[in-house]
Amino acid sequence: MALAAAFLLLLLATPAAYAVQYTVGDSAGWTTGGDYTTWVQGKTFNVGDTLLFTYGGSHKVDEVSKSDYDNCNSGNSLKSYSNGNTVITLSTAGSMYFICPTAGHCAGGMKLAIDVVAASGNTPSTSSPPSGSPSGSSSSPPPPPSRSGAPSIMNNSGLILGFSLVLGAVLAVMS
Ligand SMILES: [Cu+2]
Repeated sequence: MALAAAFLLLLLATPAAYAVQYTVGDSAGWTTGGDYTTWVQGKTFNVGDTLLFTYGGSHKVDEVSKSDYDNCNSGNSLKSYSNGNTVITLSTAGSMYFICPTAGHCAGGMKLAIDVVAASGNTPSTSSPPSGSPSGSSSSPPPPPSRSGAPSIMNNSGLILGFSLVLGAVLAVMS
């Protein structure tokens, strides 16, 4: 009984690998005047993440090839969405290209190109700062957890240990 409860707590305490949903353009959404080149910067898109496009009736989302992205050609889109609230799962690594097919919108900047990278824990560290610190920081605190959301084994262990202690205390009180 206690073992089963502990096991259940372990399961609850172990975070599943989680996907991130990116709202394209953030609060502005998918619209004319958006700057999706800037929006992409600093973001890492992993396989399993999703893009959420929110847009009004004058817009659509077309997934296109790179050349059609470059040329704003919506004539042979790979996929087309128009329901105003489109979630696209990034299912494979590689580049993906989206444009709004409404006349003039893509040329005006309504175009999005992303690079999807394979997730599975070890992403190449393209943005991690060097760990070496300037001289004389013997008492500096440990570095903060990575912003990229990589699960930390140390944190998980601490969490599990904490749950175990709580469970033990509860069982001790109950017995
Ligand atoms: Cu548009």
